[in-house]
Amino acid sequence: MARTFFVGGNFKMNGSKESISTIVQNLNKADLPSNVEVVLCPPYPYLAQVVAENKQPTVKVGAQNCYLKASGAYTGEVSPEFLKDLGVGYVVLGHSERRQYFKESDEFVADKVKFALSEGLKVILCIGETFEEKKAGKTIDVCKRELSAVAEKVKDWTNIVVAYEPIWAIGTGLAATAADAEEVHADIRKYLSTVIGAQAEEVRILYGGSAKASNVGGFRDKKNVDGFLVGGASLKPEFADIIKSRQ
Ligand code: G2H
Repeated sequence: MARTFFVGGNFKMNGSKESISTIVQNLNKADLPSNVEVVLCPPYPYLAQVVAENKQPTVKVGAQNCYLKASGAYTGEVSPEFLKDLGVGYVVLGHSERRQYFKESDEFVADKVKFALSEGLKVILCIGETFEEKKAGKTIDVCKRELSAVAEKVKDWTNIVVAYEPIWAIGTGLAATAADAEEVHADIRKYLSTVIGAQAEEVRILYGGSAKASNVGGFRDKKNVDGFLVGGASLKPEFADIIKSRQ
């Protein structure tokens, strides 16, 4: 079964009512391909706005995080139920910025993935190594460690999209080469097949880390690169070109 190409836009902690409206209006006007799934992930306060303003049937909305409880005394946290209530279908979990700055462990990420799925959200699960780990030849070991924490708690990966985001490539302008990314993605799929069997063939594996209009074309013939998770470039008009890059 062919995997549907996927492009996520992770706005991170950027934007305003006006700038986010401009991004959505630009996409509304664009001639987007019908065979690409797009997910916009604005900051929490703008989720409802994006849901309301989006007119593209292939564009969905995702949050950048959520908590592992449905409700209760967890000041400042956001429940998957709130997201669903707003019409948000996806959530990014395990982004390296959350692992690094907010000390989210593999186990905590895995618990959040499990809970978000159980509440009916789809998950974009981010994994990836630091520059030191890459230099030490530990890329796939790190990816396996992060994936296995989830695989221990989640058996059905139908609603998980994996985003391989080498930390050294994030926001640096220095993306992994398409050949290097393909090698890691193939290793990730091979590893997934050992834990979830044949379903590994259906899991989309995105590349993230300084993906932009000028470099995504180079990934076109990479059979294990099923799309992109885009940060900085998702805030710019070129995001539409990234969505169209497989046409
Ligand atoms: C990696 C990516 C989006 P950027 O974090 O998740 O960001 O494209 O800015 O490197």
